[in-house]
Amino acid sequence: KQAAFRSDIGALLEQVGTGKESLSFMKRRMRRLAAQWASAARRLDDSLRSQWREQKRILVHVGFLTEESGDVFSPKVLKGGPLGEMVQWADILTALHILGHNLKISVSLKELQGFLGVPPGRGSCPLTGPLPFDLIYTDYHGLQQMRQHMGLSLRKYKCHIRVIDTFGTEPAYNHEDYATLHGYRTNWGYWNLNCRQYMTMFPHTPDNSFMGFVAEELNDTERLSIQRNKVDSMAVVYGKEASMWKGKERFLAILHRYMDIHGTVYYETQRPPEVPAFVKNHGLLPQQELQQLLRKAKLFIGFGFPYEGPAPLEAIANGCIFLQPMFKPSHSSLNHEFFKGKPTSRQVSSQHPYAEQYIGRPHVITVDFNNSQEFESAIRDIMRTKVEPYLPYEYTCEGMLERVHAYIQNQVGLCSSPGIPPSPFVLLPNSSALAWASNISTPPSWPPLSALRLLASLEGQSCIDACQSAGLICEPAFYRFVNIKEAFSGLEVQCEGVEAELNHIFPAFSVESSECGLQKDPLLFSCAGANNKYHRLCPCRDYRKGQVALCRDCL
Ligand code: U2F
Repeated sequence: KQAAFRSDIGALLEQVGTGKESLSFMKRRMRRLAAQWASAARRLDDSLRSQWREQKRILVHVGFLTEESGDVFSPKVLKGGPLGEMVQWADILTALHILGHNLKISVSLKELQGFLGVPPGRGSCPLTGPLPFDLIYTDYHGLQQMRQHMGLSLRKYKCHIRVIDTFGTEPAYNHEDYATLHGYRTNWGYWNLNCRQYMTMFPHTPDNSFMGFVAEELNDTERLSIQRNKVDSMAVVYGKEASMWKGKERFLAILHRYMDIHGTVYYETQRPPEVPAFVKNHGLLPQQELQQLLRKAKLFIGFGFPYEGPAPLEAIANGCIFLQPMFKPSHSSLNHEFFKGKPTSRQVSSQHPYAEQYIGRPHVITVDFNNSQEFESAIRDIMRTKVEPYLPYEYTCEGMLERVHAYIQNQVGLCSSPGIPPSPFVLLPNSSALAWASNISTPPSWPPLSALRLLASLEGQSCIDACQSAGLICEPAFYRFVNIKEAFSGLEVQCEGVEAELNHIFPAFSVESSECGLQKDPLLFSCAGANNKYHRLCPCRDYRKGQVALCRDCL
């Protein structure tokens, strides 16, 4: 059955249900952005020129909101607790609905069991019939619940699952045996999924799929009125919980010399002691009122926590400059409590690496806050700089719809055996990169094989960085094509011998020992990961401007 774009969200709102503050928050957001989604759907429909889109049966099971997982988030919605996850789930639900799929939503174990046809009761019970869904979106909590209640049949249906995983899961952590043997075992990882089944909030490692969320878009009238009403001396502090302000008096005092400071910190009866008296605290605001505040403000300033939330994108989209601390050394699961136990070694170089690396100046300024001079001169610069509101395409409704559509239609068979690389094949030098010359029919690939560019990384460099420095992005789906000994000769690498091993750095080679290694287990293909002794073989691809998840010919 063909999926038809929907422009009305009434049915969706009804499906989301009631009874939790988190659900009310999500529904308020859906209503607020409904018109924006509808017009994005019209534009995408036009640009896809009524391309055939199959309607999928989709189950969305939001594990972290279930009572069975403790649901620690819902009670904090109105008290400054994390909202980023709810923003994202609201947007995922809306995108799936607008794209015209057949949606079921579950926020409790009972609903999950009902939808899956698992008899309620104790213990795990395999499903009897076929899985009634083409796709299941859930999170790590939901995955655990499905394991407990579906028993062995989970293994059979694993490929239909997508895990919404804010900070990402790297292959070394995902591979159960490898993680256990090599010290990558965490509370969350080791599910042996295809890493592209993990979907992140920002484009972290390309080993995962980038799901994202949306921010508010402006029409011409709004742009104009923002331009007119900006107050160059008005700053809003990023941080809705008092603890995020702790120990920041020094920075606040410097900032206060130049600007009026506003905050949206939750409080019960009195001003929290962490928030100085010269700050105008509005208390936690509804999203809509926060947007209004951001429209007037010139500066949105972060003090290091929360990491990687939606708010900086909202601020930039409303014409603020985002000033944030650089982390030296970077924060990661090795040195910071917050990231400890998360299944990634990613080095977080600032409070919001996406804002730093993908947006940058003039909208984003990342400085060492411990250097008071640098901090102060950044503030002075910001007051003088004129910026336009800016939102990367991938965070617009159209961008998210386009991406989710592309995943749903093309990310199929993520678990089927990779197939034997085509032979014979030719690797042709192409200026700095090497291009895959393919006129051979191969097992179908998405992204299309024509996008592949093979590179060797520098010693100690990951494929994420190697591809990036060539203006490309690492594409894990292409590893199977370059994990062949001919790839080494194509790059004119001299190999003493070529061994296949379980090592998330492979395929790779060492110049010193003339040792070349191929990857033995496709589950360990990894864009992340680097080793000082090795140059890695990196399959890269191009990407669309403002839509890093998709290559030029991906749609
Ligand atoms: C991130 O979670 P947070 O919820 O702390 O992220 P924020 O960027 O602070 O804000 C999320 C939303 O809260 C809204 C704002 C954002 O969309 O519009 N909001 C509001 O409605 N009223 C206010 O007064 C202030 C903000 C991240 F998203 C999570 O994944 C992480 O777990 C968490 C910890 O790093 O940080």
